[in-house]
Amino acid sequence: MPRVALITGITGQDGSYLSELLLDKGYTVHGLKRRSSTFNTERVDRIDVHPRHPDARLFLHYSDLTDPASLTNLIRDIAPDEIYNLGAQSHVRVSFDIPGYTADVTGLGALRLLEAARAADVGCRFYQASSSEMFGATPPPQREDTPFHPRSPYACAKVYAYWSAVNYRESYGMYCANGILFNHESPRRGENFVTRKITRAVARIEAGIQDKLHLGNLDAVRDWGYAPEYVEAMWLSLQQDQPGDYVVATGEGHTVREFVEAAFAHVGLDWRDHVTIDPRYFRPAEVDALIGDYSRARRALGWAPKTLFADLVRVMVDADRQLLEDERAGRLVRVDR
Ligand code: NAP
Ligand code: G4F
Repeated sequence: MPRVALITGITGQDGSYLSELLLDKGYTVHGLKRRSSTFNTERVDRIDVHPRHPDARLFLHYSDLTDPASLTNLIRDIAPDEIYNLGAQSHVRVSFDIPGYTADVTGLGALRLLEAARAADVGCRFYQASSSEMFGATPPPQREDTPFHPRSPYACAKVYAYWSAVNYRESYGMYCANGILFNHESPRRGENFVTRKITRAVARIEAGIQDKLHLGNLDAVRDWGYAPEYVEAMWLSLQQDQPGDYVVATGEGHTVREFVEAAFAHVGLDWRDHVTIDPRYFRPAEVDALIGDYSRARRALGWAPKTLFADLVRVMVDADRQLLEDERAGRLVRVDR
């Protein structure tokens, strides 16, 4: 029998890459989609055949991390071997504007899903998408035993979700693993995270349809990796004999300014001609520096990053140049699922 996975957040950046990885490994993949007045499945629409096709192995279901009954019903119906909880209000700056909603989805949502899995009693393994944001103000390098000091409603919610997963492991013997992932990016990254905002703007400025790029704090240091490699670590963390928690990172730190400089330089432009600072993008509390020590993941999972900073910037800028070209040529066609 093929193994069955359930992914919350399947319509997001990581969910789409994880679906591809699991389908390649022969899994049947179920994902949770939210009701929205606009289409929100674009990242997964081109993966696998249409659900009506007899060979289809990817299925989306309406549900929501705020709706416990739908989570319990879904888990009972599909009896997954593995659950990946990637669903979240995942934007740190936005979490200061909607702290209650962020706590509900990103924090309590994890608890609801754990409880639904426990109640369904289908013996599944559980992956929680934890975040380097939990380390917050604690200086780098950060690893699994580094104390948490969250600096945003988002990070506080992720700390709650992290400990909930640990608690279900210790209380009920459930196989729960936390992946403490540092920032990971790709051409599928949401357009209001800083890397994608920059690479999209670079493509548009090069094409002459945008002039300025408005950014916030350029001094923040982040450890940026490549998302398709990070979802492999998610899967590996559920394949071990014993459940554990793993930092997944590159071990390299770069400032936002360095990212901007490299992205503009890739198309032969000087960033100083185009970037302006807009205080609206500053955060009430900033996380100054995140750089991960992924020694445990290397040792226990055999995982290591392959794509480092310079290649990541190049891949993302080139993808946004191609996307813009396709958009302008009318080559993008929506797929109905
Ligand atoms: P993303 O692109 O923002 O995707 C978030 C996903 O969560 C989307 O599918 C979204 O659905 C879904 N979602 C939002 N609210 C929900 C709700 N109420 N119920 C169910 N689903 C909901 O995030 P990502 O970058 O793929 O990250 C995946 C996970 O890893 C998130 O939990 C994030 O916090 C965490 N994480 C990310 C990073 C990173 O650098 N990318 C690092 C550490 C941890 P819609 O598409 O409908 O909005
Ligand atoms: O790209 P960002 O919004 O990512 P941030 O806040 O580090 O959070 C991301 O990574 C976390 C893992 O560490 C995830 F848990 C989380 O879900 C998310 O995926 O901002 C990166 C840095 C920040 O210091 C921010 O202040 O870039 C700075 N920045 C400067 N100008 C900006 C901007 N960030 C955004 N989004 N937009 C700007 O204009």
